[in-house]
Amino acid sequence: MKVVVLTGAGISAESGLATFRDADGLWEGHRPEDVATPEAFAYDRALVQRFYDERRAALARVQPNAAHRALADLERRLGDDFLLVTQNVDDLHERAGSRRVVHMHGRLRHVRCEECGARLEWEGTLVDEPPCPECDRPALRPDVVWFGEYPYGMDEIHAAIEQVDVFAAIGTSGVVYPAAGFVDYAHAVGAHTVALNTVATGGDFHTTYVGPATEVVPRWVEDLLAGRLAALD
Ligand code: BJW
Repeated sequence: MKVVVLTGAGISAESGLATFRDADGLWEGHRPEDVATPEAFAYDRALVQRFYDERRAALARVQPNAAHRALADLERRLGDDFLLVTQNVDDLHERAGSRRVVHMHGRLRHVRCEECGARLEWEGTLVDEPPCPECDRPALRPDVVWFGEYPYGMDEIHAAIEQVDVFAAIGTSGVVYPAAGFVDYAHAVGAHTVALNTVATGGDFHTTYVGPATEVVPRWVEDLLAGRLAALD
């Protein structure tokens, strides 16, 4: 059984990280499409650097939750038949034990040099415009994917969905493409599709688990594995 899971900000909400589009969202009052853009960065570089510096620092104050851990357990059971695609830039999946993770919108603890293209791990700040360790120029930016930029890992994601038996979308509003289109692709290849969210989202899902991720994700993983074990009997 091949499984692809797509996660969004909702899976980290109960760890204490704000989502984007809920009422008390990360970009309070601003549409993400107006803020998370290369144009916004060019217009006010210091503001955007500070925003990401604060979010990077906040990672040290949060911990993975039961939903992250349940997905790490699922990976341990399924091995190479499992791929976790996350839109999140936090590292809570890795800290819960997941290893087969594609960060399609980049990672907060990584930076990219606009001059030489180097991509590096980074724990410090960027608002002070430190020199790139590779080329020495002060051209580092957060290694995240803004609107209009091309997400990471698309070939690997498409190859996995092409063969998938079960596709699950967890804690994502399903409004940002290309991730929002994965469910249609999974449908087209005949996969069973599942949504897990506190609210019923749109999209072509066969099954919906409504509730907080820390409750519904462990339950879904249990259901999935029970079905799989029954099928193998
Ligand atoms: C819980 C919960 C709990 C809460 N338990 N659940 C017109 C039509 C179609 C497409 C376009 C268009 N115009 C432009 C586009 C393309 C554009 C796009 O999609 N725009 C739309 C807004 C219309 N997309 C792009 O530009 C992308 N690039 C691109 O398309 O390149 C070309 C291409 C073409 C074809 C193939 C490949 C490429 C790039 C998108 C980059 C998005 N970047 C951001 C910022 C990342 C850095 C950062 O973190 O700061 O990514 S924006 C933001 O939205 C972030 C997220 O990853 C992303 C998705 O948000 P997410 O995770 O769904 O969060 P929320 O807040 O929206 O939802 C949270 C959900 O959790 C809710 O449903 C809650 O109910 C739920 N929830 N608590 C369970 N406890």
